[in-house]
Amino acid sequence: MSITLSKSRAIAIVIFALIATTGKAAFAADHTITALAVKFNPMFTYIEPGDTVNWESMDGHNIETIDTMVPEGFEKINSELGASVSVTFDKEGIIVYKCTPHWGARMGGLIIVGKPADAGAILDAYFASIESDRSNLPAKGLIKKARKDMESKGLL
Ligand SMILES: [Cu+2]
Repeated sequence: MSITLSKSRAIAIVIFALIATTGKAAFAADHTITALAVKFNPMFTYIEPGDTVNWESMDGHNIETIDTMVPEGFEKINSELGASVSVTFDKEGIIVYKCTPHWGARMGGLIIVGKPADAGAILDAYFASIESDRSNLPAKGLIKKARKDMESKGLL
């Protein structure tokens, strides 16, 4: 009885220490995206701020964020071809990325961080930005699909 008590007490102290020292990070999750042929799976990844996304099976692929389709102040990602990528996303928002060599085949995806209150307006702005840079045309179908997916999840 006394052993059980001290054990649970010890566990409680450890949990408290984790929360106190690392805050959210203690519960940060890892997400894996796999490149398969010319698709990222999953195409849309929903994460919480502080979570990490790992891109794997990247042979022949890379990820590059699109300048007009990231939150303000976002640090551009442009990874090396064939390399696995690991990125921690700290701020809420929506990030659109592409595979540079396969962008013509619409290989890309979205990372949705948290539950941005203005998600609809963000997607509208990203969509509108395609008009000013036609190289982003493959994002059109991607954003349309993302909108439907986010609607189905109650995020829009
Ligand atoms: Cu690719």
